[in-house]
Amino acid sequence: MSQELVTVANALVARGKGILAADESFPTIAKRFKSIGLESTEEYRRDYRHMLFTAPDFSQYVSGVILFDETLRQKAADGKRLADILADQGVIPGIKVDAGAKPLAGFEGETVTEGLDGLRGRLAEYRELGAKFAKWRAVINIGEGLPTRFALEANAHALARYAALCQEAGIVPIVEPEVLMDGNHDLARCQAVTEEILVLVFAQLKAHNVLLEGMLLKPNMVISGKGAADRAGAEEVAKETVATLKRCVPSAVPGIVFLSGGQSSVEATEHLDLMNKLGDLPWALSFSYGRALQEDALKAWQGQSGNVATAQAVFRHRAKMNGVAATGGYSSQLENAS
Ligand code: 5MM
Repeated sequence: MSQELVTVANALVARGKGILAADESFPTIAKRFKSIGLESTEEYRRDYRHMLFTAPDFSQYVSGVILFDETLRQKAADGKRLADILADQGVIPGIKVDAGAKPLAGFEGETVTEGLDGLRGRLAEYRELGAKFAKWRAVINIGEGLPTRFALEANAHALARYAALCQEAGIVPIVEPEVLMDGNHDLARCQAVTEEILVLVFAQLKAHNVLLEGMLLKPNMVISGKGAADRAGAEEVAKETVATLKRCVPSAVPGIVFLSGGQSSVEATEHLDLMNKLGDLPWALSFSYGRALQEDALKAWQGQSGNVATAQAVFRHRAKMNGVAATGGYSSQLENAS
C-alpha cells in the first residue's frame, strides 16, 4: 500500500506536469459561472468540465485533476464517466473530501475545515469510484490579531487527521493550508504566517504517522496582500517562497504543488517558473491551480458548444505554460508564441 502511495505521489509531480484543481463546490462554481452570465445547472457543470477534460493533449501537462463529489459520479452526454475520460488519457482522478471551512466557534473571523466525521467510509467509496488522491483545504485569514495560534493548531490537526485517513485507504493526501491573499498586509507578514502554519502542519503530520513520501503539499506562495500599498515583485515572491519552504518542508515530501489564490494566470505561471529557475530544490515544484488554469478558458467558453474548440485551445495553452514553468523553461516569447 505505501509503495502505491509513493508511486502515485511521484506521478502527480512528474517532470513538466502539474494538477488541475476543478473541485469547485456548488457555491464556488455558481460564482464562476455568474462571471460569464451562466446559471449553475448540473448539465452546464458537466459540459464545462467535459470541455476541459477532453482538451486535445492536455494530458501532456496535467498529471491529475481534483474533482468535486458530483463530477466523480457524473457521466458525459455519451454515457462515459468523466473520471474514466481522465483515466483513459493517463490523467489521475482525485477528489476533494473536505466539507468546507466553517466559522471556528469562539474565534471571530477564523475558520476550521470540517469533514472528518464519516471520512473513512467516504474514502473507501471514493477509491472504488477511481480516486487515487484527495485534497483538504484549510483557510487561514490574515487580519488584525489574526490568525490566532489556536486556529492554526486546530487546522493543522484536522489536516493531519485527514492525511492519515487517506493513507490508510490507499489514497494520496494533498495537504492544503492556504494563507489567503485578502488584505493589506505586506510580504513579510505573509511569510511569517506561512512559516508558522507549515511548521505546525508538519509537526502534526509527524505526530499522526503520515508517510511524507506518500503525500503532496499544496501551499500558497509567499506574496503581498492584494490590497498592500507596495506589492513585492515576482523575484522576491519566488525567493521568499522557496526560502520559507526550505525551512519547513522535509525533503522526503516528493512535491509541492501551489494554489494560485487569486493571482492572474500569467502571474501564477511567472512565479512558478522563477522558483524553478532558482534551482537546488529538494522537491518537485509544480502547480495545482484552479482559477489560474481555468479563468481564460471559462471566458472563452461562455457556455456555448460552438466555443468548445477555442476554449480547449486556451486551456491547453495555459496548461502548457505551467508545465513548462514547472521545469523553469517559461518565457514571455513562449507565452506569446502559441
Ligand atoms: C477549485 O477551487 C477549490 C475548491 O474551492 P471551494 O471548496 O471553496 O469551492 C479550491 O480549494 C482550490 O483547489 C484551491 O484554492 C486552489 O485554487 P486556486 O484558484 O486558488 O488556484
